[in-house]
Amino acid sequence: MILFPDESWQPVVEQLQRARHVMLTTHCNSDADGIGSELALFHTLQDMGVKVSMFNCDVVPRICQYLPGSELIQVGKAPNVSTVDTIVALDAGAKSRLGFADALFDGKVLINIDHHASNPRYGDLNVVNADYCATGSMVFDLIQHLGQPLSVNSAKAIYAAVLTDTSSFQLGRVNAEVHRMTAELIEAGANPEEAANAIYNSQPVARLRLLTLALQTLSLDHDGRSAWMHITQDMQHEVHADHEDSEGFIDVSRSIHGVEVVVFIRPSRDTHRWKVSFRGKSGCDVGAVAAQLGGGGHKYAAGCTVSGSLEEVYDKVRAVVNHVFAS
Ligand SMILES: [Mn+2]
Repeated sequence: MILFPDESWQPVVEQLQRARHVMLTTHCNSDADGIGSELALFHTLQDMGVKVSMFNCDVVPRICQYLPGSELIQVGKAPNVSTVDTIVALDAGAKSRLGFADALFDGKVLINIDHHASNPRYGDLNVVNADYCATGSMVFDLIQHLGQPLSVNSAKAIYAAVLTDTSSFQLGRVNAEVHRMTAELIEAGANPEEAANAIYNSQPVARLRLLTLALQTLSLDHDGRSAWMHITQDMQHEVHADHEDSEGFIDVSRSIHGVEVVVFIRPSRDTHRWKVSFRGKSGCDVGAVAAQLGGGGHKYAAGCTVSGSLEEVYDKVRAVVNHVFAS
């Protein structure tokens, strides 16, 4: 089964078939969709006999380390690309999100495969379609266009990508086709219990201690239609938590009855800036909210980076969210 039969993968297929050395990469602060997409394509290209490597600007998140091949992902700001002729960016909504200097791409064919609606199509070849539930599901289609069978390793990687990017099959783009694809992933060897244990049931206790602190900041506004929560660097230090440990906290406030816009603010890795994440329910387009603050994303899940004190960040974000409820 192909999720989007009309999507044109042919130029990408031809480039991957003639490439001498393919480098796969994903966005900074990588997640299971980016890593899963990377690994699924890595195993497939390797099975085809294509020389392929993986290089990301940030380390592999803990929840992805169970995926076969994740230990082969190299990390840093300056990969050696002397023999690379083709770079595939997966799940990266903007070229800057890859975290590499522009010169790195000189003389290479850049393939941009992504499902963020705000993606400006920065590649030489672009397959961008926001109707896909995850970039992993795009790789699922690509593998079939490459004429390759779905290996166990690729199926496991795509399953992790889809599971996490749909918030465990909860978001709007999850339809019958997505579940049919998931059935094929399981038939090919993806193991739902293994994935759930690695992704959801292996959390460090520091994460729950940090969540306790975050929940104390929870507030509702706009007559209960917006939910706000934050963490600070001090809170992270207090419970010895790192940046990854607050991943998914926004889904806790998203679960509140009647809430339509969910905002979660946390320190960015670079100081004086804050990462603001949004979730939308009931038709609210938080992608548009994030775009007004210089970020991007999807209708129901988006984010941006805002500078200033925590109070200033709240003010800046609240000004934009106010508009959502004014109309
Ligand atoms: Mn994604």
